[in-house]
Amino acid sequence: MKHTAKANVNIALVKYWGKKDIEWNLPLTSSLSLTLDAFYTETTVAYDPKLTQDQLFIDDVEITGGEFLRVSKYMDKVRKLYNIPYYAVIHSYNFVPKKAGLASSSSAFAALAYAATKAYNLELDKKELSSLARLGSGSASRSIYEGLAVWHEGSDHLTSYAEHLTNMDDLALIVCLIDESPKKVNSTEAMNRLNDYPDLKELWVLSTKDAFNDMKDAIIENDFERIGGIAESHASLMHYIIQETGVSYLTDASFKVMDLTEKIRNEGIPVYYTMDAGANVKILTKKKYV
Ligand code: 2P0
Repeated sequence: MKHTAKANVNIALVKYWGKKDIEWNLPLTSSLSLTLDAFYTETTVAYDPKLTQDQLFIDDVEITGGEFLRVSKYMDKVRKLYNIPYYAVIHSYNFVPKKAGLASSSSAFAALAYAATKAYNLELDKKELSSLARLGSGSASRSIYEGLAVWHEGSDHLTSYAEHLTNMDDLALIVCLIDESPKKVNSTEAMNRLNDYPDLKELWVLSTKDAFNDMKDAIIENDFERIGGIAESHASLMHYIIQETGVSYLTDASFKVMDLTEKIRNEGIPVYYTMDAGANVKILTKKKYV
């Protein structure tokens, strides 16, 4: 009743921002991401009939408080869905350089979903595993796959899952580290603010649906400049929307890196920026330009 699983961090090129169902963690829109080769989480789940509650260790440090509660509530959902009668000891290791600013719930909940079901000898197919990871953190639904993945928004638990789209092996992502401090407003709380702004929400949903369809076409056509352009303008729109709801993640340094990226692009090197719920800027390019 023990299993170790590994899942990699992903970065969205068409972002998930906002939920249509908080309890089941269903997103407002579909999204599309690139899973990174280098950064991952490895998690061991060991069920033990003698335990009276879960125990969580991250990088060998026992975790209590809010972070523990989030994980044990998640494990309660897994137990309920799959009739697992035991609590577990969970050991999780993050193979993400601390300075990369990528500490991510995407790899964490994908690895946990896999380990928690395999440890009880359950063989979920990838779609179901993706739905289960989504219950822990939306972006985790996409970390079940390598390369490019799409997360279909769906309309209930089992229809909201991610699927592998393709591998574009010549893509590269450069992380520009700007700020290592924890974010002041976590992404779950920040994205839920959108529900108080119906006009912004409508703008976001319509634009994201367009970006999602355009991005899929650009990927099918293997048109890197178009992929980068869509990713960049979509990330900028997300940060405009976030700003309008009273949260700001980007700093002067973020804007400097964005300006520099545009400058380098104007000199003929295909580089495009994207940012998530933090100040760090990630630059999408091709391996030969790194
Ligand atoms: C994404 N982000 O698509 C977007 C872009 C951040 C900006 O998914 O509430 O930690 O746990 O489902 O997955 C971060 O949000 O949110 C995120 P929950 P999650 O990657």
